[in-house]
Amino acid sequence: MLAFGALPPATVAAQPDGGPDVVGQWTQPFEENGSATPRCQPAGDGSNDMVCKPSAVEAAVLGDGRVFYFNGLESQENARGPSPFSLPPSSRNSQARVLDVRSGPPRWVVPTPARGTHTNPNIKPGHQSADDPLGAAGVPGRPGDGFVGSTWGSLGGPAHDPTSSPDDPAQNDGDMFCADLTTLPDGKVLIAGGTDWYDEPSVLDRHQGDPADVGAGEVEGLRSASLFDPASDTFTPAAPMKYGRWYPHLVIGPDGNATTFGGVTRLLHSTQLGNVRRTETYHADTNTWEENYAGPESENELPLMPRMILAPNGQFFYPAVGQMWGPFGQAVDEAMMAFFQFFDPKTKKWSVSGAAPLGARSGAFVVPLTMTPPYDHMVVMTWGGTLGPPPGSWLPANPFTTLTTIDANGNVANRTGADLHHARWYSSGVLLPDGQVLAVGGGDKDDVIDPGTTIAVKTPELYDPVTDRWSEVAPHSRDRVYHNSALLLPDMRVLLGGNAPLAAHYGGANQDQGRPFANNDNDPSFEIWSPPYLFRGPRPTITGVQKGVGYGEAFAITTPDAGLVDSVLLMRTPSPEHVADSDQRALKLEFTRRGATTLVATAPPSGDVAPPGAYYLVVNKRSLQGPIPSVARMVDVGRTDPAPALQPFPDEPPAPSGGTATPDENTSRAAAAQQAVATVVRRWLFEPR
Ligand SMILES: [Cu+2]
Repeated sequence: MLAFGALPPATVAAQPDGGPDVVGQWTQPFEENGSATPRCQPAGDGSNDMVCKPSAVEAAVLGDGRVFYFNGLESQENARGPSPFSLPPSSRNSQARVLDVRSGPPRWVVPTPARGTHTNPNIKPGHQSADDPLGAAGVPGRPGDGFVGSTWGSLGGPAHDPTSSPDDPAQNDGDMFCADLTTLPDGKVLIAGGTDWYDEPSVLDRHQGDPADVGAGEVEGLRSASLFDPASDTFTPAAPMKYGRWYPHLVIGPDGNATTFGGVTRLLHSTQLGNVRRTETYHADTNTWEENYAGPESENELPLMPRMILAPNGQFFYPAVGQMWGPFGQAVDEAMMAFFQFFDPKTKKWSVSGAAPLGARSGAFVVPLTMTPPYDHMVVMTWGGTLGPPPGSWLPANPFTTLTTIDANGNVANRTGADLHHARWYSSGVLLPDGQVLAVGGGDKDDVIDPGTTIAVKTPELYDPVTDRWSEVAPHSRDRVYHNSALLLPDMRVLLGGNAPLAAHYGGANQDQGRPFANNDNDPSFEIWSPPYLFRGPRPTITGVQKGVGYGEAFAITTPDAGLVDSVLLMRTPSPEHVADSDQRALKLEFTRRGATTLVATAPPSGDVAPPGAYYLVVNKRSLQGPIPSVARMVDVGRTDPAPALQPFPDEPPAPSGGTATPDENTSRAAAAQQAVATVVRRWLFEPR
C-alpha cells in the first residue's frame, strides 16, 4: 500500500549528514540589484516586451577576480506562442554583466555595449529568405560547411553559401547565445560563434506590422567573434570566422591561440546533414582566423559543443562527448562521434584512437584531474549525461563515471569510476584545489526533449580520485538545469549560477506551467559554495609571488606557512559554457623550502601541459582533516614578469555575498513528489519482496 503521508520532503534528495567541514555550506541565492528590483521590467522601446535580468549561461573569471557572464534565450518570456514559431521574432541579443564578489555585498557592472558587439556579417540589407532560393532549398554549401558541402565539393560541385538569413528585426541578429568563450593570454575574453534568430521562410512577422508571426524558427550559426576587455569593461568586434558556428567549442592551444571546433551553420533546417567539419585558429596578434586545412584528414564530424581538451601530447583530444540532441544535431556520419580522436595542431589532421568505452555521451561533463610532475599523462574524467549519438539524448540521464588516461605519446587507456549517487544530465563540474571534483547542477533527463519535465538534481556530489568515491554534499536551493554554470572563484569557493530553460513543452512565454511540471523559470541568481576545506582551520597565506612565470622557471613564493605547505598548484582560470570548460586544468608543481617563509617552485615545462595565460597560484597546507588551500594569486604562465602578482580576494574570511534574490515559485517540489510516487510504485511492482 502506498503511504502518501510518508513521501519525502520537497527537494529531490535530503540534506546529507555532516557539518560544513563535511558537506560544505551554500550562501543564500543573490541576484543583480537584489530582490528589491523587479526581475523583469518593460523594455521601454515602445514594444510590449519585458527585459529581464540575465542568467549566467556562459561565464569566465577575469584577471582581476571579477566574473564576466552573459545569458541565453534572452526575451524568451516575450514569446507569444509556441517557441518554435515565436522565439525567432521575440528573442533578443543576450546581455552581459560583470559580477564582483571580491568584498562586501555583490556588485554588478553593465559592460559597453551590454549586448556585446556581435553582428551577422552574412546579412545583406533588405534580404528576404526568398532571395536565396538555393540556400532555402538546401543546395549544398561550401566544403567544410558540413557533410553535404564537403561531399559535394569533393565531387567538383560549385560552392554555395547556404547561410544568408533574412534581414529581419536586428534585435536578435547578433546574439552571443550559443557562442563559446575562452580567456586569451592577454586577459581578454574571446567569444566566437552565436545565434541569428529568424523565421524560415518568413511569411508573417509582427515586427513588420503583420497580425501574427508565421514561419518556422531557425537559428543561424554566426561567424562573429568579439573580444571583452576587462580593463575597460567594453566589447570590441574581432575578425569573423570563415564558418558560421552555433554551439562550437574553443580551446587554447600550446601557443596560446584559441582553436574553434564544430558548431553548425543552420540548426533546424539543416542543409548540410552534419556540423562544420573544419577547425579555425584565432591569432590575437593579427586579429585573424586561420583555417586549419591540409587535406581531407583535416575534416571531421563532431557533435555540437564537442568537449575538446588539450592533452599532454600537445594535441586536442575529443573525449566522445558533446551535445548530441535528437532530432537536431545529428549527422550522416555521426557514428564517428563515439570514437576518441585527436586533432594535431601541427599537421592539422585528425586521428582516431579507439572507441570510447560507453560510446558517445551527450551533456556529460569532462574535466582533467590534477596533473602531477613530470606531467607525462592526464586523466580525463567524464560523468553523467545521456548515452549514444543523436538521438541518444532521448535516454534518461546516467550515473556513469569513466576515467581516461592519455599519455605524452597519445596512448589512451580507460577505467570505470564509481557511479554518481544521482544520475545527472547537464551537470557542471569544478576541479578543486584538493584534487577532488564537484559535480553540481543538472537534471534527471535531457531538458531539450520536453522542457519542463526534467527534475533538477539539487544535491551536488564530490568525487575523491584517491578513494574512487562520490559523496553527497549540501544541496543548493535553486534549480540549475539547462544552461547552468559553475566555476572556482580565486578564493577557492564555487560560484554556481544560471538556469535558462526552454519554454515548457516548447510552449509560449517562459514561465512555470504550474504543477505537475518542474520549475521552468529563468533564474538570474547565483549561490556560492564554501567547500569542506574552508572549515578545517586557518588558511595558509601567500605574501608574495611574481606576476608571470616562464616555462620551466624556478620562482619564489613567500608564505609564513612554508613549513606546513604540502602542495603548490597552478589552476587555469575557468570559462564555463554549456556545462563544458575545456580549459579547466590544475597542475601540482615541484617545490623546495628555502628557510621558514619561502618556497621555490618550478613552473610547468611547456604549453603542451600548461597553455599560456592566467592561472590561480594556490598553496595547500596540511591538516588532519585534509588540505586547506590559500586564496589564489593570479599568475600568468608562459612569460616572466617580476612584478608582484595580484590577489583579488582577501585572505580570510571568504568575502561575504550578502545579496538577495527574488523568491521563485518552485513547482519542482510538486514534480519531485510525483516522481517519488512513481519510484515507490515501480519498486512495489518490480522489486522482489
Ligand atoms: Cu544552449
